[in-house]
Amino acid sequence: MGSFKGEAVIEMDHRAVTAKFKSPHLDFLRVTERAALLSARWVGKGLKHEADDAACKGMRSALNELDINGTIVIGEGEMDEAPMLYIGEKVGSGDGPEVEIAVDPLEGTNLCANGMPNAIAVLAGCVKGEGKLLHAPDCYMDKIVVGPECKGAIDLSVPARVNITMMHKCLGKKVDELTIGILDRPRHEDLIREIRETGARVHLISDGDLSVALAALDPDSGVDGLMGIGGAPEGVISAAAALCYGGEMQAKFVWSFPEERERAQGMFGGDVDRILHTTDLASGHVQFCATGITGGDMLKGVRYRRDFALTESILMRSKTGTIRRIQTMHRNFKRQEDLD
Ligand code: VTB
Repeated sequence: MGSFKGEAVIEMDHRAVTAKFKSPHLDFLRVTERAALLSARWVGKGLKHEADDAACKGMRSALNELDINGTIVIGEGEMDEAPMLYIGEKVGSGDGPEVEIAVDPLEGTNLCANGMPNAIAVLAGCVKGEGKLLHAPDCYMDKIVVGPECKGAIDLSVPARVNITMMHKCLGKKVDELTIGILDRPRHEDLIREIRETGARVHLISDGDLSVALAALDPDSGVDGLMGIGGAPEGVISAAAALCYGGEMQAKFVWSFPEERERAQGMFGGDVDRILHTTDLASGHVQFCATGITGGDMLKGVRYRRDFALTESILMRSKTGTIRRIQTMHRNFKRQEDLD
């Protein structure tokens, strides 16, 4: 395994790191790694609540070791419905920059429980005043995510086939070489048919559109775009990734009940029915970090080798446009599992 900048840093004492970096960029790596390591113990066991609980515990304990005055802005739910990492929960030592954090400790609980691809531990964060993450309600959102080559060429308001035409031109690929990720849901029957009629390929996923949004941003993943309706919280975190990658995301809320729309109006001003662009969802200096739990389109999952656990993560920030892929060997990972 090569030597990675990130690995050198994570060997250092974390207080030294936060003293050096005003924002907790590289420290976020430990947070998603710990969530991934703990939830990975539940891969394939058919117990999604246990897996999610382990991810939350890992993420929360690692966040609380950071010298930040952190607030969860997108999390596991409201205070009364989630025992930890609920919206508004304070995390960190309280001693440090004010940081807003959107978390998905286990994106793809079913994927993890069933040992299927694309379960990840993920977060996006920003120092208050330097960056912004939309405090989106837990509802659905119609999404399109593409990588940097297609930036400026797609439009959520036009039919999918028009976006496919734009994408194949921008990417310099034949239409039948394009692959679009879509959640396998009855609500996407028409969309799937329309895409297949263009000749493009459909990569159906049972869950985890955030992982596939990440893959859509990466030119080498084999996935060229993500389309369809998925969770809004996952959408905001995907937008943070799109911003860091220089790609593009467009989205539109899909309301299941009128109360959801009213609630959204109370949460943020403006027209809640308009098409949101990347920077409406995530803007300024934001940071993104994800660690694979089960191997997927973008990241390898947690693997074990004798006394080690191996993880793969992606760590990015929009300020500098750095995209780091970090492989870590965790020699003492069993100690981390004892954390409570
Ligand atoms: C969406 C998607 C997520 O769950 O939230 C989905 O964004 C739930 O959609 O990635 P349904 O209600 O249609 O099942 C995930 O797939 C996993 O959290």
